[in-house]
Amino acid sequence: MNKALDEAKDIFISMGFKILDGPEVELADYNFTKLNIAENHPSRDRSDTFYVTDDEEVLLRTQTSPMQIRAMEAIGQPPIRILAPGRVYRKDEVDATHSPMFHQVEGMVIDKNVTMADLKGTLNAVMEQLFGKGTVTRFRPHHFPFTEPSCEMDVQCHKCGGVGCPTCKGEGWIELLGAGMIHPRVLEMSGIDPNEYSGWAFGIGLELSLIHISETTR
Ligand code: 2NM
Repeated sequence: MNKALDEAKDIFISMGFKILDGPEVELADYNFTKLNIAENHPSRDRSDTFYVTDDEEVLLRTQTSPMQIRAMEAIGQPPIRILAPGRVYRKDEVDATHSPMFHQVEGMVIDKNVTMADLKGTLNAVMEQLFGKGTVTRFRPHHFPFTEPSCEMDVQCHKCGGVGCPTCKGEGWIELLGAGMIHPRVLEMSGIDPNEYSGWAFGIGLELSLIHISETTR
């Protein structure tokens, strides 16, 4: 688990990403509002998020993206290439695949002329290094408030080669991460001109995804 995370970090560092560290107690403004998550979005509910204050201004971060918003504000101008790993907290019922605390890694690239092709090329290169040469991936359309367009990335099951088995629940594919082109409103709210710059970002839940990487034989 930690080995897979260290390996993933090293790959991103070799590609010029800087690793960020930030607070686990966050402002709702950074965790939600600046990520284009609407005031009435269900993820803001008290039943989903651990609030620290009664006015719901302070919370335990539900994702590591507030670190990326803080980085955009601190660095000011692109190019920006950062990786934000850390603990996140959600009021999930405990079962085989859910826990109120889990680890997430989010990554972000912002520069001139950055496109979805950069997102796909970079993430494919990373997954080929993690899972081995000839790794097959696919991208499916999805929706996130902070990216547009958005997608999910799957890797073909390493156990059965896509035929279907217990590891991939008969699907032939394993869901890896969510990603997309950073919403122009998110860039704008953090002081980056969306007419000059564009960017892509991704988020991966470690407990759910990297377990497959450490199982892969290379
Ligand atoms: C995901 C999926 C897609 C994301 C977006 C950003 C930011 F800060 F740039 F807006 N950080 N991370 C992102 C995008 C996270 O997690 C499933």
